[in-house]
Amino acid sequence: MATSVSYDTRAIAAAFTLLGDFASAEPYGSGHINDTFALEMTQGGRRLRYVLQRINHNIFKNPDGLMENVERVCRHTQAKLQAAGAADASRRALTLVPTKAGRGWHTDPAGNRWRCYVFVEGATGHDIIRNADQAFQAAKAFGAFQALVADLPGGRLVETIPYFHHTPTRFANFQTALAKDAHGRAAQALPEIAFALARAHEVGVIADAMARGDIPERVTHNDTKLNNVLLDNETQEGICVIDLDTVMPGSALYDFDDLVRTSTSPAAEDETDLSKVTMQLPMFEALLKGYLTTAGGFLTARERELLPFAGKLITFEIGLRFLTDWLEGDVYFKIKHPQHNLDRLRTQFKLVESIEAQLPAMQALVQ
Ligand code: ADP
Ligand code: GN1
Ligand code: MG
Repeated sequence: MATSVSYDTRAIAAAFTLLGDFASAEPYGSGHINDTFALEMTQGGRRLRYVLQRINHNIFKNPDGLMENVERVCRHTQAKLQAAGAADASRRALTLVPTKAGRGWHTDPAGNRWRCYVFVEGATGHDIIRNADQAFQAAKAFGAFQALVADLPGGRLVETIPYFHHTPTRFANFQTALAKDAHGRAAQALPEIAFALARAHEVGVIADAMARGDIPERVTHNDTKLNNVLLDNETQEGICVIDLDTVMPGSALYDFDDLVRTSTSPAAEDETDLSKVTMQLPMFEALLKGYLTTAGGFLTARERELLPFAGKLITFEIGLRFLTDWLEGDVYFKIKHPQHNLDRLRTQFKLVESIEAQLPAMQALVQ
């Protein structure tokens, strides 16, 4: 959804226990969901940065449950890194800044939930992959994150979006949106709709394997697109996993394979020249190596076997979600122009085709 609401960020910032004096708060990053601001404070002429975020409560229906998850994950990951004596530990996991009332988040008079993180300096979230080392580093970081949260105490995390990666549910939602065609848009996406319908028989593969217990439920990130891990500007190391809103019970396959979706093609998610969209095998190989460095110790044989297929399914699933949002009139993802979801879904389906053509080679690499 396109939004242009303005917020009194100075007043919101004043609710948090920040160092220094308010200087500015500018919209930041390229996330599709929350409203993110780079918040600058100054103290004695030095600047201190924080990330101030409004949680999109149209999408996250239980923002308080979500924030309890995020608090637990931040506390646990930061404590484990500190206990292990990790160098630069404060940049390797997110740190929430408490409010003056001692809470992990602030509710403004309009009912918006706000949180504030310490800004991870000297690192960048990339929208487009540039080289195989970045792919290796990103996958290694997400594997390390899964290892860090594997022993999260305190019971099962809240499911912040139920059925988030349940592809059969995503497919059913698409079919409903198509049957309604509430905005008369289906006619503009007929080849893509046919492409989606032709793959109906495959949508249950991961969900069914999980339901049967063939692959285990784990604590997973569930939104491992490339720009949700910050790479160190000097060393390129995957230094900090961010965007913890969907950390909840899931499958390791979702996490590895959203990286396949976002880090194997040299094109942007909304590239309009589809000839640029392709799954590059060396990038897949780098992802695999990076991920196995940190996750190899706990992945089961069946999970490994499904990694290539899941790359195709997750890419298909996100394509379906863009298609559904297009049919429903752009109610979910932030868009910058009227055709944005259409552009995004086309790149996803092009990438699905490219993965389909290379599945045997991907399988061979896994073996
Ligand atoms: P969304 O859910 O909308 O994608 P994110 O939590 O991913 O929101 O944040 C949006 C962007 O803000 C990220 O892509 C990243 O560039 C930046 N960002 C978020 N948290 C931090 C942080 N602690 N330090 C530095 N940059 C951050
Ligand atoms: C959203 O929040 P962001 O931009 O990192 C979305 C993901 C999609 C992604 C597609 C909560 O991620 O599921 O895969 O866009 N997040 C949510 O780019 O729906
Ligand atoms: Mg994000």
